[in-house]
Amino acid sequence: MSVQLAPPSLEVTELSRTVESIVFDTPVFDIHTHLYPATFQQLSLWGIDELVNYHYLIAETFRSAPITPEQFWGVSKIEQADIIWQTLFVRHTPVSEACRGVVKVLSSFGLDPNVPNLREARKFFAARSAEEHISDVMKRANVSDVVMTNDVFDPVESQLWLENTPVHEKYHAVLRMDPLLNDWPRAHSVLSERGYKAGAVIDQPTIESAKKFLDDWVNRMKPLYMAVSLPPSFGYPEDSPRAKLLTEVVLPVCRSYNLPFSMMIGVRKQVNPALKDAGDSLGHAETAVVERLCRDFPQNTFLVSMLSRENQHELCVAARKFNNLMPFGCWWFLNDASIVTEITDERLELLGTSFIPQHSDARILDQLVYKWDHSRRWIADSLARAYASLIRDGWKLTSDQIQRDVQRMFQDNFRQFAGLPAFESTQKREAR
Ligand code: HDL
Ligand code: ZN
Repeated sequence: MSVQLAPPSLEVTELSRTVESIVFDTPVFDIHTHLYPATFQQLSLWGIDELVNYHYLIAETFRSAPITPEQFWGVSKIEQADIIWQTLFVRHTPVSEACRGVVKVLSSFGLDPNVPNLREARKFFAARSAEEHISDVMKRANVSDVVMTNDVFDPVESQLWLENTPVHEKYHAVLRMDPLLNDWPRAHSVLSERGYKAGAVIDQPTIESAKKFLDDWVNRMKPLYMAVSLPPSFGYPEDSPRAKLLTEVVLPVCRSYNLPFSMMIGVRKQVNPALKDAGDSLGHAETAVVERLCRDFPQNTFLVSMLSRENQHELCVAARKFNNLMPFGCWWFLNDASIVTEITDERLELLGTSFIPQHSDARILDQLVYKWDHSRRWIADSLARAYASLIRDGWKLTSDQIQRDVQRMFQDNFRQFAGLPAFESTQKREAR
């Protein structure tokens, strides 16, 4: 006998529409990207040939194209884009997240994605200027600010900073320091070459040099936080150069400038070097390391993103134990519908709205359009489900509450951690 199900309550049906419009209408602070302002010249990537040459798509191309990495790397970027387009978008259906992203960007600019080549798209992007394109993309993606990844060990980028290259007001710096913590032999030679005498043995004079190096870069860049990506084997406490530099150099400098420290944990670099940027993989890390750092350094604040799906629930529980720990984003191989949904659901269940749901990790400016469209849809669906359960439990939910929650997750959880003033919408600012 079929049971007549009660029709969904109006509130719940209306709820999804209300949540989706608030999530899409609330500007987001994109706290981790690889974007650069137009003044950073060749570092500032945008347009169809960069977009199609995203390393995620390169990895997928090698699975379906009869071409070796050597042959691929031997042709021009335009020829590489043509190979990728023919392989992933013409000969096969672009159903992967990275492929769908390109489709979304093209259709968002009114370009037909169902085309046999990139001729039209190239014409469209060639007619755009960098500055005009940046403001157009940030408006379409409803991104209020982007945080860059500024590698102080990169010779090209550090030179641009040493020349006081102007930075677009919506682009914020981050002091990224992977060689310092992951490759001390290289890092101490770079420090010494740049006048910060540092030896292989991390003695007190070397510690002082490394602090001075970071001090000078903090004062030059005015970063919102300091950052590193770390392998799954990352340990603390540990008798290693990394642990010594982290606890005696990096965390003290963070404290002296009241800067959060961002740890992106779980990357296994270059498991297939032939793929270059596309050659990295992941591994399960020890979440207890994060807990011990939060416990032993209560004056430091930690932004943490972990790369393994299996670390996500553990990270939520760790964040329940330490309020100086802010989980953020669904990083890299986690940034797709099935896993963003799972992670956002468990974060809402365990942390309420006290987390940062997403960052784009965009490398090419145009990616902001699809990464934030897709993530907003997934986050809105998770949020609507959480609210529907709350309403069923008897809560009277208002749209003001939804707006407050979304603004907290998209803006103020980070702003508070980074010591920035709370977000003020354009309407509020104009009403002042
Ligand atoms: O280390 C990082 O910041 C990673 O995000 C890498 O840049 C990675 O290649 C990437 O782009 N992931 O999305
Ligand atoms: Zn990144």
